[in-house]
Amino acid sequence: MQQHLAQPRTPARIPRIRRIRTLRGLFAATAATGGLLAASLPGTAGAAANPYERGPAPTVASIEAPLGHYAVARTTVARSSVTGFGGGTVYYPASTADGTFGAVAISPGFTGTQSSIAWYGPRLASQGFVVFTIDTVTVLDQPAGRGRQLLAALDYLTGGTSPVRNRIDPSRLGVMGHSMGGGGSLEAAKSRPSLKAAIPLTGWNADTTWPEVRTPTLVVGADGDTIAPVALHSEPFYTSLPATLDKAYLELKGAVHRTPITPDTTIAKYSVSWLKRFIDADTRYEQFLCPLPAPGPTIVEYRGNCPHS
Ligand code: 9J3
Ligand code: ZN
Repeated sequence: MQQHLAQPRTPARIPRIRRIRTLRGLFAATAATGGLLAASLPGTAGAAANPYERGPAPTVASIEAPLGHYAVARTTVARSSVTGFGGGTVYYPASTADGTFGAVAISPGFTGTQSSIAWYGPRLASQGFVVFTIDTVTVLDQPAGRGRQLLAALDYLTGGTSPVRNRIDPSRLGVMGHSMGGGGSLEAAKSRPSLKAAIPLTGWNADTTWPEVRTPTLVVGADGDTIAPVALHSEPFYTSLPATLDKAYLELKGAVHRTPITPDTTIAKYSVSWLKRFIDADTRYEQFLCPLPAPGPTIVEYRGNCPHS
């Protein structure tokens, strides 16, 4: 919506009088909102700017782009240097000019390593997040273990020996994961309700009920998944999350269990929007989540609650 207002368009088929009325309506609404806020917050001129917003105003092109606004640096965390998870790679905005960023830890699936989720590193970090793609203690670890390891990775990232701790706001953290790693992201959110966002990607978990979760959660499933069929995993995950929670269910079209391990524009654009909206409280991204995205070439179904609270 905003980018349409910002871009002057040829008004050939829009009557002049209607344009003026629309613009006047816009200014009137803005003035009324400002007045209301000023009245309810004595001593302030209006709404305070969101201190967590990072990067320019988003567009469809910017959330779909292979790389975002920030140049990305990376550093390796050796397995031998940590406990509770298997080390990994940290991807982060190279610049310190914009202050700290929220952080996201991402777990691979059963038998997988960080290489299977590596594409999320630069993709998400370039949008303004510190991203930790981890290896697990063993590649056979189950979802509960992967959940604990995601939390250990976040604790490492924000702790005293982290090479990036000064770049992170430790109060704004999230988790993602593929398959059993996605199941692990639900485990992590369940045990740490202070997490701001969770995104299980073709998640797998023997526990399919998540009423305990208080973290805004985007559940991503694949219509052709025969390893974690959506009817047995992603759909019950989504349905069992509290009705009052900010939650969404994105079912990818023409996709399979391993679709999330290679770059995918649909996964990226909604993951970026979800992380921005809930880790950064950046309402500029609400436009991509509400009203609910319609089914289309890459989306079978999108469910959720709108508007987000
Ligand atoms: O094919 C895969 O990457 C399997 C990952 C996984 O966690 O499967 C759960 C049954
Ligand atoms: Zn449960």
